[in-house]
Amino acid sequence: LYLMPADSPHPLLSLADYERAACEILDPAALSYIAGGATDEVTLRDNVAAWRRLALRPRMLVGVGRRDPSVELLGVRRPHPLLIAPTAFQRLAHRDGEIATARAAAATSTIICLSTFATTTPEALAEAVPDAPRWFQLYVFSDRGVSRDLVARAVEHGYEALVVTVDVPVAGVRERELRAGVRSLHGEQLASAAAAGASGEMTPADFGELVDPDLSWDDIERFVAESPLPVLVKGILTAEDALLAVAHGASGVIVSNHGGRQLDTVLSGADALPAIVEAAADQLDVLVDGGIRRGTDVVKALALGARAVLIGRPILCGLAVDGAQGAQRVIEILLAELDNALALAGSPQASNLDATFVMPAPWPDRSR
Ligand code: FNR
Ligand code: LAC
Repeated sequence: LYLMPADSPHPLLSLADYERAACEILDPAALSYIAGGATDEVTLRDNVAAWRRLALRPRMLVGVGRRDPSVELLGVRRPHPLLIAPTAFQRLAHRDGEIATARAAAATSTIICLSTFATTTPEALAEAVPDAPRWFQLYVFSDRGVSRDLVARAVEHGYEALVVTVDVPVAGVRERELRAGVRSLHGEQLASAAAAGASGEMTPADFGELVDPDLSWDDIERFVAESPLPVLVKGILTAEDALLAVAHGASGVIVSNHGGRQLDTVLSGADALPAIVEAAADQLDVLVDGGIRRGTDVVKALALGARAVLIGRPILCGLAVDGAQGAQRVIEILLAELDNALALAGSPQASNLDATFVMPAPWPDRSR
C-alpha cells in the first residue's frame, strides 16, 4: 500500500517530495497563496523548524509487534490522530477542490475541516462524499445571521464539530501574494462567503475583510449555547486564552498560528503547546497544527499532550500533484511514517505517548 512501483520515474516518497512537485505544477499566483506566509515569513519557517528542535527519547524492548495509532478525540475513538486543516479556495490547487480532498478523507478515515471560504458548499461536499468524516470551520461575519445560517447548514449535513477560527480579526500582510498579484478569486464562486457580500474579483485580503474584527469570547459562548455541535477555538497560542476557551464552554482548542500567515514572529504551535496542555488539557481537548511534515512530528505533538494534529499545505500539494489520489497518498505517507516512528520510539500505542519521549534537541538549530 505504501510503496511506489519500482519503475516509477519520480517516486514521491515524502511530503517534501510532494511539496517540490507541487511547486513545479502550480501557477505562480496560486503557489504564492498556498506556500506563502506573513511579511518576513519568520514564523512560517519556524513552524517546521520547531518540531526539529525536539529530540526523541526512544524506549527499547517494549514489544512493538502490535501497534495502534488510534486516539480519543472529543470523547470518540478515532483510528488515527491526523485531520485535514481547513484551507480556503482549494480549487486553486486542483479543479476538483474540496470534493477531491473529501474523497481522500473518506479513503483514510481522516476528518476534513471544510473552510467557510471553500470553493464547495457544505451541502455539496456532504452529498458528493457522504462518508467523509467532517467538521466545519467557521469564519464569523459581521452579519451574525449569515454565520448562524452556515452553522445550521453544517448541522443539517452531518458536520460533527464547529471550528471557530479566531486569529483572523484582520487579514495578515502577505507580501508574496501581493508580489504575485493573486487576483483570480470570484466572490460568487464561494457560496458561503457570497452570502456575506463577496462578489466580483477579490484578493484573499478582501475575503479577510468580511470577517468581523470585533468577534469576542461572548460570541464563542453564544455559539456553544446555540449549536448542538462541540465548538473548538482555532488559533490559540497562550495558556491564558486556552483557559478563557474553557471558561466560555469550548470543547477544544487548536493551537495554531494559522500556518505563519497572520502575525509574523509569533511562536510556533510546537513551542506554544506545553504551557497550554499544562493549563487546560484536563478540561478540553488540545489539538495543534503548523509545520507537521513527518511521522516523527506527529509523535512529538502527541508526546507534548496534543490529542490530534492538523495538516494544511501538504494536503494542497498532494491535491495539486494528483487530485484526490495525491491528497490520499500524502495522508498515507504520514500514517506509514507515524506507524514506523511509534515502533522505533517504543510506544506502540499512540495514546500512551507522554512528555518523557521528547527533550530539547542537543543539536544546533540550523533553520536560520
Ligand atoms: C489556511 N488556513 C486556514 N485556516 C482556517 O481556519 N480557515 C481557512 O480558510 C484557512 N485557509 C488557509 C489557506 C491556506 C492556503 C493555508 C496554507 C492555510 C490555516 C490552516 O488551517 C492551518 O492552520 C495551517 O495551514 C497549518 O499549517 P501547515 O500544515 O500548512 O504548515
Ligand atoms: C488564509 C485565510 C483565508 O489563510 O484563512 O488565506
